[in-house]
Amino acid sequence: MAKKYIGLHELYAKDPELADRLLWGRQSHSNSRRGFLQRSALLAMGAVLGGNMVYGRNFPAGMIPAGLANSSEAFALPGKHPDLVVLNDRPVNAETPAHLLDDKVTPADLLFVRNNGLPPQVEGIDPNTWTLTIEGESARTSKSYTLADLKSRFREYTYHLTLECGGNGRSEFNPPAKGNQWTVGAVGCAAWTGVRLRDVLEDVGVGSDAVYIGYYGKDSHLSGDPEKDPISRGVPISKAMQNESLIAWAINGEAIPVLNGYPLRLVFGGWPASTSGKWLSRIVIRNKVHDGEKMTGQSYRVPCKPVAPGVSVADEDMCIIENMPVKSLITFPQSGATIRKGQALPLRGHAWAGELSIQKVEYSIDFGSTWRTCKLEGPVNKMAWQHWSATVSDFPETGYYEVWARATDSNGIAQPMVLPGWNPRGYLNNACHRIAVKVVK
Ligand SMILES: Nc1nc2c(c(=O)[nH]1)N[C@H]1C(S)=C(S)[C@@H](COP(=O)(O)O)O[C@H]1N2
Ligand SMILES: [Mo]
Repeated sequence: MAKKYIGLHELYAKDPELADRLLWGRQSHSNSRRGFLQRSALLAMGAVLGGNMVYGRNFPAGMIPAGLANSSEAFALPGKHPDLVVLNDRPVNAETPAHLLDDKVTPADLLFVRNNGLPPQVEGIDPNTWTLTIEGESARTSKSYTLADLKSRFREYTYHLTLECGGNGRSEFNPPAKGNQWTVGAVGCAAWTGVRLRDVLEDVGVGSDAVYIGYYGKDSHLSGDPEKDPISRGVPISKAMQNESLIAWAINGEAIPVLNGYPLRLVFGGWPASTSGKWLSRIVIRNKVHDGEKMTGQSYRVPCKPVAPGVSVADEDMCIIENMPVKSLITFPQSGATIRKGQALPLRGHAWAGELSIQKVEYSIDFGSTWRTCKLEGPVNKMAWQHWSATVSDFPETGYYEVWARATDSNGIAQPMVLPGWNPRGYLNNACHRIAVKVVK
């Protein structure tokens, strides 16, 4: 089960600066170790905990003291909805329960958080001086842009883009895969505003031998080693050049929450969200597949050919995940809903399929024996999720039911009802979402 940390809100009320330090680690100072709490933070901490932290110098930044985790009130991550389920506090990872993804456009505070390292501290981020540098062996020159340069020199675009972690659904794999045990909520679709990555890359000049771009962000490695990147992934040039590939500074018309990449990030819809670099400070145009942190080995890769569950697969037989597969969510009602016999049950949710669109969504109330077609809306733009709805008015008698939803993409590929291909790291689980419904007298 997911751990839910509670009590940090008290610390936020008492000492927001300390709470920030705890969650985000501290800024780098050349004369002190990174990733550990500063003396001032430790003193303040002792006051809140009701006793000096004797070994406090060893207490890693970004970890929440267990002594704060005993309150009955919910703990909210900064800028995020208190009902996100926190899977991990170091680094912070939190998913959105399915019924809270009911909005057509995911509100910023409900977008999941997936961090590989410690985000930059909010007080250290100045949007007026933030710069993005573009360089690399296949860049014709190297250029730096302030946020203001990006806003004034390039045309602004807004797209609704589905972001889903490649590991969403991992918790169901058997044998289990290591990593965040996401259930279904590492996904969202918001309206992102920024400039086209293509326009900026072309302003710098893309060499004819360019094959990939890679990103670097301002977050720091958990070890505190400034030489190490928590993550540095990228996409092929063809993906970088798509109209919808954005360097974004706004979500739903507002600044991006700090945990989601404030003040600037990449957004690539339809691909594993690990490609959408947060706290974006540098892009490299590469003459080969980018080899940054978590691009190589087994990270964000699946076996090129299906394998038996539990086997180990050699690195050279693993392929980089590109397009995400067809998938859907039931966002209303919440699983566990109870209705009276004879009462109609409205259903709704979203469906998405990487760069493809959705052809149809069906639902079943008899564990997949029969399926009925749902009403389906078109996407707002390419790579936006699509909304579906239906009404069940014929539960035959009282008892326990499950509602299953199944989407089919524009190539005719449908979601599997059981788990799809097992893979060592537990990516790409796109099995049908199901909810429990009880019909009573
Ligand atoms: N700089 C940076 N960018 C990052 C990450 C990160 O840890 N650091 N995590 C990646 C992963 S694995 C995912 S799934 C998405 C999550 O985006 P979100 O936290 O805004 O939902 O960001 C990606 N971009
Ligand atoms: Mo991810």
